[in-house]
Amino acid sequence: MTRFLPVSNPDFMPPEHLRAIQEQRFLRTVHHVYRNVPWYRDKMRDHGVSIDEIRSLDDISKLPFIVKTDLRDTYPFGMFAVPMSEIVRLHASSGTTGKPIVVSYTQSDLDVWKRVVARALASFGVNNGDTLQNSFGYGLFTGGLGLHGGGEKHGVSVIPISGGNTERQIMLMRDFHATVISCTPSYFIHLMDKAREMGIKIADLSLRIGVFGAEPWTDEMRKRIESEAGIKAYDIYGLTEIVGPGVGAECTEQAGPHIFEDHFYPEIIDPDTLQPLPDGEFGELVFTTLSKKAMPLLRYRTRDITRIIPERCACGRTLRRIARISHRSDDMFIVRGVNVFPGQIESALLTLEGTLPNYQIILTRDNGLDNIEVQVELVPEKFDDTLKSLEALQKTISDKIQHTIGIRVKVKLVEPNRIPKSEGKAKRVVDQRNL
Ligand code: DLL
Repeated sequence: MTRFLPVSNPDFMPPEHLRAIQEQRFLRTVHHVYRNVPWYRDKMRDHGVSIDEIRSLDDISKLPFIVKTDLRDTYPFGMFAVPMSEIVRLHASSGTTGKPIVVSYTQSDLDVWKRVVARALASFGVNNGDTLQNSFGYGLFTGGLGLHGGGEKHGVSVIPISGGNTERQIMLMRDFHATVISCTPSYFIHLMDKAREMGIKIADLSLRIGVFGAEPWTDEMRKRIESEAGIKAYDIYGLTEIVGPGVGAECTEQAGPHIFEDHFYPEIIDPDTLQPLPDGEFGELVFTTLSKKAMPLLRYRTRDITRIIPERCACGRTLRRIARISHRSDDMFIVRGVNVFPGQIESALLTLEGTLPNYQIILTRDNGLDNIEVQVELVPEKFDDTLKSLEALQKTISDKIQHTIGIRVKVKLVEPNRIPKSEGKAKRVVDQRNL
């Protein structure tokens, strides 16, 4: 028999109560990093702000921002605020070359993470009679272990299948009677297509809820998934630097992710002037972690563009919501859940002979699955080569890029001067996915 879990739920806290918790945790976090991380002391000194000036949450705007390169510059452990003996888990951002962003967790950090993911699952209507097929990748990526820990905490039966091997996924989904699946929305669309090819209708199986995130997706995709698979599709948001999945999650109203504000304090800033913007206005999302011990972050710029939805949600949660993330303020793009910077593709190309440093990345979505085509200009001499040698070059480039970013791309060789040269910043990425 299915028992609904009791929800002793901080999601519905009175706003004054929430604010008091945020304030207390914020001040504790600022003092914790100030005491334990020399980087923060230097940064605050350079910014001309003394620790004594930070007396309430309103003083947050006096603090400097943290950006991704700060985390690269302090690689690997320069932002840790506790000794290694207290750290029980390390994760890192996706991308297979270059220095990743490293994040760490104490036992209590893992506990907070599990709790927020459990709260996300509760808000989707998942309960302990459910079986969760967790098709997010396990490993350094936070998706797999994040949903895993939260699923167990919530009391559901977790199938730690990870990503890939789609036919097997479909077989287990059917045989294990999975009722919930978690993965990127584009992978789920691929899974639906594969099931159709295999003569299996997902709508005839036990699946009832999809937990989708790690990449932008649209309401059109949601409608397609819901009608074809006969499930409810919910958005879960997060990023490695802050905790992983579970920074925010939709409720059954499906009206934008609620931020778990008692642990992650959101601000929206103008990405050019860096000034805070009022609720309702679009800008860049910035987070301050309120309860992390191993690697707290103060005012981390996510680069995600969104707005805080000022209206209270019909579900009654007091946690504020954000509009679903549709794009970023940097040139990073996300394909099949993998974060890619054009520079990674560029550096792969630069190591190969026969190509010019003029390239363009075309992103398309075919039946819900993202494809990358990299168009590369050849040096003029190369263009007269035999078809065979051009095919070999095409394959070498494709292999090289796959080795660098971890996913297969289609390579198209084009003649010199085919790719439009821009006057200013080169337009490296042409996103035709209509996100
Ligand atoms: O993608 C963590 C995650 C795993 C979230 C599983 C949800 C589910 P990163 O690899 O660090 O972490 O990528 C973080 O992905 O800044 C957004 O740009 C994007 N992103 C994450 N969730 C969503 C979402 C994980 N629901 C970056 N909608 C973020 C749109 C999302 N974009």
